Parts: sequence; structure tokens; C-alpha cells
Amino acid sequence: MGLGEECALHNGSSKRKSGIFWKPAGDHRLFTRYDGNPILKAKDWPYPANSVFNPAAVLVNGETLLMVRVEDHRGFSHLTVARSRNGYDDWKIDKHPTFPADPENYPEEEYGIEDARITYIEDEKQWYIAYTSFSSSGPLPSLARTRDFKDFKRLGAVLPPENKDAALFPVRFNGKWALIHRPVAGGLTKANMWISFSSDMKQWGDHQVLLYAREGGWWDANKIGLSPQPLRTEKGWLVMYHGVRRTTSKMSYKLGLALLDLEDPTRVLKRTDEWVFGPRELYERVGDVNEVVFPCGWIADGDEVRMYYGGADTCVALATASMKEILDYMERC
Ligand code: BMA
Repeated sequence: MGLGEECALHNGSSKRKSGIFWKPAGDHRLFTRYDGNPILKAKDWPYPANSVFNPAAVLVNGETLLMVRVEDHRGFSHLTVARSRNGYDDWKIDKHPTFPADPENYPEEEYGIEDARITYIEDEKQWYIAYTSFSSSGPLPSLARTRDFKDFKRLGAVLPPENKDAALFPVRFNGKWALIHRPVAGGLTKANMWISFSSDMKQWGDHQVLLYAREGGWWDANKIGLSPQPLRTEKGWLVMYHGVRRTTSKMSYKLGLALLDLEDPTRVLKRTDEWVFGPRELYERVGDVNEVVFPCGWIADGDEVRMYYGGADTCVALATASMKEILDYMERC
């Protein structure tokens, strides 16, 4: 049986009969967990931390750089950089929080900052970090930029709460920057992924739904959100998103893929019917929040895709895939 023989051809906005043409694709074989998982734990940290998880990931001068969400013993998060030559082991962790919350100057960061996604903007030779500020009115997306992951310049909050899971594309479309994000309308249990545009990265508009959460029994029914930053491939922008499914006993976070048009990222070309990765190992199933795999970064290094994810809101883990296999899989969708 091949991987993913049948996938949805739509963005989930229209009703369809489920199951008619569906053939099982096997047990999420696109991604292979690294034997040395989890790669980072709170006890590895050079200063006291409750948990380390949901890392952003980018290649900086050939070195893998993770911006790890670190939760302190108040329950507030900040971001700290860990670097490795090979992306697998021998991590060098900054001795102090690299990017702490700054609630004095940015009140929206009152309860900390979480879940960074990093995008390199070639035009500016700078890294842009989209992260979640945890304000007293709820979570919202903020942006900051850096050239060296030592000095950071905040752009501040870019969209109002409740909203999270934001990441920038590395290029402009018709002169405008594009941001994926995930607003939640007051009291609703349903949340879709949106895309918005801006000419200065500060004022965002032209808001539209990018991907709808499905309904009913689907693994990605009700609530979805972007996971790592969009990756440019020859077939389109590769997007990985999480779906949250609530059952009687638990909530479960799983991951699926979509492909967006290279010229017009509002056009969804492909979307997987099945999840491609979900909680299976103990470090993904049991932790501060059970049943969670949550990547905020991935790196395409030749054909190898390395996905860095949080396990159960407690540790950092790694899974790898072949880009060719991912794109072949998407092609069959
Ligand atoms: C989501 C995000 C993630 C977290 C996940 C599971 O809403 O806040 O940071 O890993 O919940 O708790």
C-alpha cells in the first residue's frame, strides 16, 4: 500500500461524502522519529525550567538553530536558542533566556510569549519571528526581527486576540507580505486558518480564510492552525497544520499537510485527508498536556526534512522525512 492514495482536493469549505474513494494510507510513514528522542528536556536546561517544547527551527550558516519555548515555574513562557552543527545532537543552549517577554514595554506580553515561527527575509537579510504574546485579553500574534539572534527589534502586536499560530512567507505577493494566522471568534469552538496581507508588516488587511477546519468525525474537525513556517518547494508552498480533535476522554493534536500555489498562496492546491503524524510515543502521549505533537519549525536540508516538535508540551523531539516522498504523496492527493 502506498502512502496516502487519496486526499481531499478542496480546502474543506464544501461538504463531501466521506469515505467513498478513500483507501487507507498506512500509519503515517512519511515521518520517522529520531532514535535519540526526546532531543531536549527541561533537565538539559542551563537554568531552571518547567518544560521546553514547540521550537521554531531554521538553518543559520549551516547550523541548526531552534528557538525553544521554555515555560518557567510561574507557568509563563519565553524563548531560548539552542544550536547544533548536525541538527540531531550536541545542542548548545543559551545560558539565559534569549528572548524574554517584555511586559513593561509591550503589555500584550503580560503572561509571556510562546510558539515562535521564524522566516528569513532575503530582501532584508533578516530573520522575522512571529510569536504568540499572551495578553490579559488572550493570545495574539506579534512580530520581531533579528540579524544574529542576540539583538531583537520588536514590531509589536500585529493582530488582536484571540489569535495565534502565525508565520510569515519569505517573499511578497504583488508587493505585499503575507501572514498565516488562526483567529478564534468569541465563544466559538470552531477555528479556521486565515491569511492576511500587508505592505509594511504592521498594518494587516485583505483577511481571508485559507483553510477551513473540517467537521464531524474528521481528525481535523473544529480547530486547525499552522504549525511550522511555510516551506517553498518546486510544487508549491508546503504547509503543515495541526488539527485538534476532542473525544470523550481527551484532546488529541495531529498533523496534516497542504500545498499552496507559489504565486497566489490563497489558492489551496492539495490537502491531505489523513493526518501524517500524531502522538504515539510516551513522550508525545504523557506530559504537561497529554497527546500533543506540536512542531513550530522544520528545515529542508537537501532532500531531508527535519521537523522539530514539542512532545506533550514537555520536551523537544525530532522526526525526519524525504522531501521527494512528501511531494510524491501530495501529488497523489
Ligand atoms: C495550543 C498551543 C500550543 C500547545 C497546544 C497544546 O493551543 O497553545 O502551544 O502546545 O495548545 O497544549
